[in-house]
Order: sequence, then structure tokens, then C-alpha cells
Amino acid sequence: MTTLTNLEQVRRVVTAIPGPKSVAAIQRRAEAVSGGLGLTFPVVIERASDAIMLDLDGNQIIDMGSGIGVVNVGNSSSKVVERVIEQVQAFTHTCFTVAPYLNYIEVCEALNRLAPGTHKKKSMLANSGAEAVENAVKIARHYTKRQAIVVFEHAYHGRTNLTMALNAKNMPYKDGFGPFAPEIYRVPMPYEYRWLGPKETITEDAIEMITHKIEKEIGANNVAAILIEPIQGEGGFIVPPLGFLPALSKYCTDNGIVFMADEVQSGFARTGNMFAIESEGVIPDILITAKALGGGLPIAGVTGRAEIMDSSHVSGLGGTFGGNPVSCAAALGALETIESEDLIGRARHIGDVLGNGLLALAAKYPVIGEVRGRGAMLAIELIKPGTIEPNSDAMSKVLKYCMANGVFILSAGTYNNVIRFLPPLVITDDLLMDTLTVLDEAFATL
Ligand code: PLZ
Repeated sequence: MTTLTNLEQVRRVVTAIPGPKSVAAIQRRAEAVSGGLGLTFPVVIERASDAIMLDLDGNQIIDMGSGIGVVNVGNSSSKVVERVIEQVQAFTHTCFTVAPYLNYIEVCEALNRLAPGTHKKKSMLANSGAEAVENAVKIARHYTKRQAIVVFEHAYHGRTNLTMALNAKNMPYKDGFGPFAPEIYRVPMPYEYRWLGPKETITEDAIEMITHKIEKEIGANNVAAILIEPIQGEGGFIVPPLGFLPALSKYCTDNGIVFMADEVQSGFARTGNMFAIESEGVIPDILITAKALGGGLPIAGVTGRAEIMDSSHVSGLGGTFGGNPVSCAAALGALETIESEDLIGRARHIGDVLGNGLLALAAKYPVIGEVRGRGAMLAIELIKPGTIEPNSDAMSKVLKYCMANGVFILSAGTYNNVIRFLPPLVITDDLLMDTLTVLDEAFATL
């Protein structure tokens, strides 16, 4: 067994980025891999640990994206690696619904314990966020005997057929890929920065618009579920105003609607709570998780009130690979790390260090219209100074500069003008400060 030594947690630029080996590998990629796949950084990774990635050319790059909010515990985190190695040596697959195994049950027990609320909960596991969302919709419809699903402007829920219909944005997620699933209804999202009405009454006004739409256009008695990301991810880290999620949750309870929180991106200590929905004490009927649950291996969860989760007939839920034992082992390692290393506290600390740094940049560069987010889920929205007109050109330039200088930062947003920060929660303060320095240089070049 080879043991890979951990990478020193420092940024080191030794060639142009992308360097010659990456450029050659990206040419091979273009020959072999479907052109339908995007490519954020044309840089090929050889190894990664914690918050540093090593590319083929020997550059050490700061990871500010965690593979889109997945490696919250850091890349190749030790407890994940140890448990995965143990599990692949024991057995790799049986199919849980054919012949069960303990670690699937243990992941469900952990999810039931960690999900908000003290009521009796049960879980099921799937392979990806989209698959978990699909299962949550199946379960809510079966439980309520209703069909309509209410989703929001700027929402993102996946790339399968049903989840494409749930997404708000046409390009690149939906264009030409229809027809889409029926019985999906979209309602306004209180996106404070771009809200046209008075901001003082945004919560009340948004709830009024949403409930009016539900009652007049759908009928509350036809709504199986309201599905929302407590902080919207791909849509641009849109944080709903205070009071909005509690009011929405109450409306669901009053009308027999299942309240479903998609915490695929915001979950697992990311926002300074185990789940973002906890910040206002809201208890979802169904919690959807994926990404960081597996610490880098594919796994997803649907966790909910026991009576909801038990409502479908036996064998109505399943899948060959859902909750694969190797992924379950990884999940147990990731959850153990999150709890034992207080990554919730770390996320809050990152929120302070990075958040203050971003506010300082915003004070210096008027192209930054807003700094928002919570904990280690932070974003800046770029605009044309003096307006709120989206500035995606500035965003591309800043992110390109950062890439060339060894810092990978992701974009987001309906208007492609948001820079989002999702660092591994184990990132050092030095790497955060180094990132802020590179960002400052990047904005200075605009
Ligand atoms: N729900 C809130 O953020 C995945 C998409 C990457 P999967 N977001 C990253 C891309 O461009 O494909 C996501 C999410 C929320 C669901 C999903 C879907 O999760 O694991 O990608 O299926």
C-alpha cells in the first residue's frame, strides 16, 4: 500500500497556469470527452490534500471551491481515507436492498440525529443530489397524494429530467433538453439585492405573493411540497431575508404541504450550523443532502419525518448503488471529522476572516455591489459601478487572474456575475489571507 504524504498547505506557482502538461492533457480531453461537459479550470489535478491541489505541472493551487462544496473536511481527509481503505478491503458492493450492511444503517442513524428537530426521523440514501431530490419528490407526492411541487426563482436542484424542470435557469441547464416534467410551479424568491419592491417589507410581500399564487393558480390542497434551498447555491448564494423561511414553513404546516429543504450545497457545517435551515430554528419535513456528506465520495440522503419516509410501499424506493458501502464508510469518516474537529466553529471563523476581507475589498472596489452569505458560504456580486447592472465581464477577468496565480474560485448566479467562496472548512488562515491578497491584485487589474 502506498501512502501519499500530505501536501504542504501553501500556494506555489512554478509554471504558467495552465502549464504545458495540463495543456496537453486538456487536448486529450477534447478528443475523448463529450463536448457537452463544462470546464471551469483547464488545469489537470494529480493530487490534493486539505485545501491545496497539486497539478500535473507541479503548481500548488488554493482550493476555494471544495469541488462545489463537497470536500468540507478537506481533500483526502484522513478519517475518510482510512475508513474507505478498510471498507474496500472488506467488501465493495452487495446492493443494500438485496443484502444489507451496517454502515448504511449507521449513516441513516447519523442523518436522523443531525437533521433538525427531535421528532422521529428516517432516511434513505442515493448517489447524487439530483437523485435525492427526485426521491424526495416521489416521497412527498406519495405521502400527500398530491402532485404539485412549488419551487423558486433562481433555484437549482440537478440535471436529471425532473430536476431540470425544478431549475430556474434555462442556459445551460435546460435549453433544448425538454420536454420537462409537469406539475412544477415557480414562485418569486426574495432576492434582496435585486428586489424591486420596498426592502423593509420584503418578507411579508414575498410571502403574500407566493401564497396568493399558490392559492389562485394551483390550490394549496394540490401542493405536495414546497422545495427550497435555504441559501440558494448556483443561483448566486441568495440568502432569504429574516423571517421568510419560518413563514414559509408555517404556511406548509397550516396547509398539509411537505416543507423540503435542499441542503445539498449548504449542508454539513458549511454555513456555521450543521444545516443552513437551523439559523432561524426552522424544522423541515424533509431534508435533502449530498455533496459534503461523502467527504468526496458520491452519496446523498433523504431524511424526514418517519411517517412521511415510511409512506411509500415496499420497493417503491431503491437503486443499485444508493448508499454503496464505500461511500457510506467515507460519509461516516466525514461526519466524524465534522463533529470531532468542530468544523461548525471553523466555518464561523472562516466567515469572519474571509467575510471581513471581502467587505474591505468591497469598500475599495465599487465593482463589488454586495458581499453576502453565511459562515464559509460567501459570495460577492459584481456590478457596473453606480448601477446594479450585472458585470459578468469583471467576474471572468477576476477569476482568470486568480487561476493564473494559483487560486481556484468558482462563479455562480443567474446573471453570471457572482463570485462564490466554498473553501474546505479545514483551510488555514494563511491560505485565506493569501487568497484575499490575490483577489485584491485581481480587482486592481480591472
Ligand atoms: N441541489 C442545491 O447545489 C448541485 C451543480 C454542478 P448533484 N450543485 C452543483 C453542475 O454544474 O452540475 C446541486 C445543488 C443543489 C442539488 C444539486 C444536484 O446535486 O450531486 O450534482 O446531482
